[in-house]
Amino acid sequence: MPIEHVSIEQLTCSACHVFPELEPLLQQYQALAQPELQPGVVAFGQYNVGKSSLLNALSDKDAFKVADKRETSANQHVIADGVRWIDTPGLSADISARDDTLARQAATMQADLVLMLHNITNGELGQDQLNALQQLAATDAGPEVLLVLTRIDELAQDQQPAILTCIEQQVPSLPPLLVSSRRYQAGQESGQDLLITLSGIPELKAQINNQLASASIRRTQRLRVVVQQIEQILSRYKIRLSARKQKIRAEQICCHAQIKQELDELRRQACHRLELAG
Ligand SMILES: Nc1nc2c(ncn2[C@@H]2O[C@H](COP(=O)(O)OP(=O)(O)OP(=O)(O)O)[C@@H](O)[C@H]2O)c(=O)[nH]1
Ligand SMILES: [Mg+2]
Repeated sequence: MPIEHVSIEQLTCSACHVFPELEPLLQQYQALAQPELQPGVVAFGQYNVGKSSLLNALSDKDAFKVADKRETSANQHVIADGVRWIDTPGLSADISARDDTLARQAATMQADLVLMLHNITNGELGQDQLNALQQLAATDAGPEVLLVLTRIDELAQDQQPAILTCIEQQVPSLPPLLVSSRRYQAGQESGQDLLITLSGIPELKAQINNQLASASIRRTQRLRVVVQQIEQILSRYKIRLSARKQKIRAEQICCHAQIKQELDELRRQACHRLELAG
């Protein structure tokens, strides 16, 4: 089949067959190289932290099912205000770790911005959450991250400062944003603007819009990093391939020399016998 008739998916599949290390990078390339896609905001965090509730509030749609138990088990999205709001299953709740894999895929492949959610009533961030934040920040090709502390209506006002101080010490580069989806919903239903303001949702929305304003520039930068990483892997393969070619060539030369030596010896013996016979 002529190369121009081969889809990017087919090319990716064949390339991954030959260079398995390239698979995650090629998938990321494919995900980033889609300018027609709306910017993606992924809600990421432990189960029951309030991811689905928050995305319903941010999108002003009742798109995601909310429950007081482990509920979301697949990545889902809704489009509102030109944004793809992406809900993910809760982390560290599924023994098979399938849920975690799905959530991480959404965060690394589909997100321009990750909202890392933490239930403020649980106190400081746990090691799992710190690790997840570290992984997201580990590569230049990663998404932007906002740290969002949820369910603030459930914590007495005087308990907030100590927890905030702890979290600010844990992740000094990520000033947390405080929200209550429940307060927002109550404010919407009762028409009380003060409740809506105190929910922290309008402030979070403003921060999200701020981040998404530069999403397409950031995507181009991330794409450049991914391409560089792909090129680095390919050049390592090229070096290994050329070393193998040199080794094979050296073996060929050695083999030829040996055959020539054996032929010369045979010729010498044949001449010797003929001389004796003649
Ligand atoms: N008090 C209070 N409860 C909340 C808030 N946000 C969510 N909840 C409740 O917390 C529970 C879990 O909310 P979800 O939005 O389903 O949480 P989730 O993170 O999507 O959970 P999984 O899908 O299981 O990962 C539900 O009972 C919600 O009503 C909040 O701001 N305040
Ligand atoms: Mg959910």
